[in-house]
Amino acid sequence: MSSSTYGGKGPVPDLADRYSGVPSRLSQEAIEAKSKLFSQKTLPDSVARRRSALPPGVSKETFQKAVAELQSTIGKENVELNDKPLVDGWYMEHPNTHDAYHIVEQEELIASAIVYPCGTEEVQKVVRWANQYKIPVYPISMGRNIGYGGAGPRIPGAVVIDLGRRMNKILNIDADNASCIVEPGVSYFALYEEIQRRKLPLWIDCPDLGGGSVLGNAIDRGVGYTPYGDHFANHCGMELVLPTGEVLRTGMGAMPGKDGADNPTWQSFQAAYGPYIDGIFSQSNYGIITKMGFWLMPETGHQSYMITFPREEDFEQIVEIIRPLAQKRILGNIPQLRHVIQELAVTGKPRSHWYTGPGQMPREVIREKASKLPCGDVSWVFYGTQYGDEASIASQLKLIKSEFGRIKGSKFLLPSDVPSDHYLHSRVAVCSGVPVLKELDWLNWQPNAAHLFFSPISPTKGRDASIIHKSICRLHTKYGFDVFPTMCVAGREMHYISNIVYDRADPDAKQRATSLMREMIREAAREGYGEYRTHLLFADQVAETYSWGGGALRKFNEKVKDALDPNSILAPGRNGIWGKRFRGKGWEILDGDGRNILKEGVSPKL
Ligand code: EUG
Repeated sequence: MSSSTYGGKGPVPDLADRYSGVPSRLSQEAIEAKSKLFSQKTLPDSVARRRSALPPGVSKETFQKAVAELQSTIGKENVELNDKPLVDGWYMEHPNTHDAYHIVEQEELIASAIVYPCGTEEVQKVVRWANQYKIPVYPISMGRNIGYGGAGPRIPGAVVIDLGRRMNKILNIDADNASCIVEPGVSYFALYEEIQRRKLPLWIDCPDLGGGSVLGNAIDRGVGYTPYGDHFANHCGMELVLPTGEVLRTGMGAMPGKDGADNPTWQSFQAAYGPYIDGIFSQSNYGIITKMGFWLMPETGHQSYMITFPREEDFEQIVEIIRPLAQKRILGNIPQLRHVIQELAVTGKPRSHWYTGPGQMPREVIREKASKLPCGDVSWVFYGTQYGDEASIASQLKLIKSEFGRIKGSKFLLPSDVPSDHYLHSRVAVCSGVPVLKELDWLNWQPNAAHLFFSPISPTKGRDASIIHKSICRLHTKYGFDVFPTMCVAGREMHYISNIVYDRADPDAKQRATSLMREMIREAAREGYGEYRTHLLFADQVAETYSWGGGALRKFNEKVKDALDPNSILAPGRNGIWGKRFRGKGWEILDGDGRNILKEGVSPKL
């Protein structure tokens, strides 16, 4: 990787040449997406480094010795010092050195070195090395995780373990069982293309963007949009390395197969016998998952649609109508409810195309602009998909239309009712397990755009959703950001995803985005609503809100952490869990923390 060209102008990497690349069916689209983003970039591709990164408490000499030793163990070329200028790149050419969407200084959430193990055994070697030198390591699968911290380690100077580069094999696809087992570097694009190549009648389930790691997204409890949209719920079996270096298989994988083979039911039955431990390896820092099984969905008929609703105040009634439809599983997948401003944003045109004033874009401007789009002058847009044969889709749609039809002025639209470049067509793809790139388009809203997700769980009840929505709107107004809400409806709850899009070149915008996050987390928690996932730098504050019983959950997590990771080497601080070596020493960034992390950084004065 040459930092002078990688992530800069020029062609995009192809999946045929690079495990993290774009399938050729999307190369034109990717080139256009990249050039649109880069046309709005005013920041240079990279700037000279101002400081070197070292693990905390480790001298330069010790670090050099440790790195040389690791190089002799797993190969010189598989341990890289992070000493070159940092390149933010873009989604398909993202860095493994830092958080590309930095909300603090670019050089803050940064690796001292990156290592590339080639399999479970080498991961064990790296982990044992980390224990020997007490160097914090931070595993990434592919390192996208955009809006939640990317590839950046929570401790500046940690060693990033990039599992993707040399561990990107689809180890097996079992067409009869409709399942697969993959390594961390298998993207949705790669898994999808392989299934097409083999002409198997199976679907994968992908999030809005297809570049991420199937394994990484699932262990962060990410979401997709087919009936298999709950990624962690549809995984089956893991192989993982514990922080002390032992290897473990979960589920039926714990039982040896005949004559040393993998167990034949590893991808068939999730829990096996005894406690179901897979859960503690999701959103934690208790182990490094090197193989993970997933169920694939047998392909079926599908029909996507959108329903528009005219008034802001329709929101509560929309949610009330969604709830029974979701509970009865008439809505068979995870549909999205979006605010109309997203119809503007997802055209890929910059905010300045629509409005150049400061602060929030006024509602009248949104109204006037939306009236010229296919959705028209509406307030909310519901994107759904129904599954099955034609007759069952027709009967489902009849019910859905009649239920939502109770809202005055609502309109039902099929893909054939909107132009070929409308977002609905990308929903057709995503909701039938075809990974795409369209969702990137709203990143053009701001120049040098980065974004942060605020992701509280709301009951699928109008009153609760409205409390959350009003709080988010009021605080976005206070801090001068447009409100981009997407509700992803799982059933009895919705993931309320609100997306703060900000200019990475504007320290004031970073400061405001940070303050906005802090205040939204605090205010939501006061009402009893908590985030399902958050950016690295807000993990402590979010974890702190789960405080029932005198912080019983935190105490339990810490007990497990210290038992499994006695030297606190694995991803300290990830998901708000700190091992005893770091705990209570000023690393935690809790609610009300007085530091200005943009100016002072995230490390305590050691
Ligand atoms: C989205 C959904 C998520 C998430 C981040 C983004 C969708 C954006 C349901 O989870 O965590 C359009």
